Amino acid sequence: MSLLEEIEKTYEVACKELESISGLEDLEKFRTLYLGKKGSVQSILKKIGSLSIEEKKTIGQKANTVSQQLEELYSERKSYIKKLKMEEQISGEIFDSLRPVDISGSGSLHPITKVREEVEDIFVSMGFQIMDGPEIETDYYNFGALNFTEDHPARDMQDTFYTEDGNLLRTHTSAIQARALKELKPPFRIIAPGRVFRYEEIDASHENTFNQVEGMVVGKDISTASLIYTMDQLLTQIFHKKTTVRLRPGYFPFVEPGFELDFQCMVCNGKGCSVCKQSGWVELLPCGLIHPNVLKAGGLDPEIWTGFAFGLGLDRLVMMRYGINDIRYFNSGNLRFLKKFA
Ligand code: FA5
Repeated sequence: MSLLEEIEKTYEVACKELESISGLEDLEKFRTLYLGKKGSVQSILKKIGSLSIEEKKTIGQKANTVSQQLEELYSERKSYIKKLKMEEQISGEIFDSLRPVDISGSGSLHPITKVREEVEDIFVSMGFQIMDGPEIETDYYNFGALNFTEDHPARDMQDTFYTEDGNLLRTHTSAIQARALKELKPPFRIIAPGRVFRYEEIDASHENTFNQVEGMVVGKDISTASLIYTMDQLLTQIFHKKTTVRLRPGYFPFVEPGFELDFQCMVCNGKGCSVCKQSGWVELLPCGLIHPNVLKAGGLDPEIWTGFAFGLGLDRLVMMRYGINDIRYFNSGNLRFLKKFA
């Protein structure tokens, strides 16, 4: 074989070999074999020294070109292999959204959600429908339609956060009342669970973001007796035992008469303890018969239509249910707390 043929053959074999190399170790062996001090290319270059001047020119040039090309191909292959390795490594670290999840260590329902769902089931079984309303409300739905006049002192009890365009974060789920009156044809029964917001000093029983369940029944001949019966049903089913309730007078501009509904303390059966502050009763929710002005604002004749409404403080109900002594756990994101309800 002439030297020229040897050069061409070496180049051809080296190229083929290089293409099949996929690891850096093999690539290093290739480098030693072809491009190293004792490699094939060097041995060819050494042979050029014994050629004639004419041959040195042509064959020497060819040998140099092949040597350069092999160096380049070797570098390209090295970069390619490194890139592949890097991609392999990264793809192992990437979050795979399609990978099946091990649910034993995953999240669970928040205790508020659990009890809210139970409350919903209880009311649905009594023929109520569930309504939803916006958390950012107009002044009209949160206050105006509920008989809070512009400078009504009861507005001070529910200070809140205002948006620049004059809307507000609703302070109570009662904001749904006028929406229900507008959207539904009486008679109807609704509950509206949801988040509410107040500019509040936070402590063990007060949050600035908490949950209520509004209830509203509109029909003919709805009385306080209907209200007490409904609340009695709710409590008996939530606490899985017969409860005793009582009504005290309470003031809200959108009910007349208005009440605070208490239930007999379940910790001490009404004898008095630290939970009920020795009174034997625990305050659960404000309620009352819908004020005629609210019915009128909703386009109903208060001579024909009557109704009751209530606003259940869900967080406090959940605290009672599970014996939780600080409302701040609910929004804390504390996993140790949340895992107790998993
Ligand atoms: C109201 O919000 C009235 N809209 C309820 C109502 C509805 C009255 C229908 C009549 C007819 P009040 O501000 O008392 O009322 O709140 C109702 C319940 O929400 C309270 O009994 C309490 O359980 C809960 N609550 C009130 N403020 C907070 C707070 N800062 N943190 C946690 N729970 C609260």
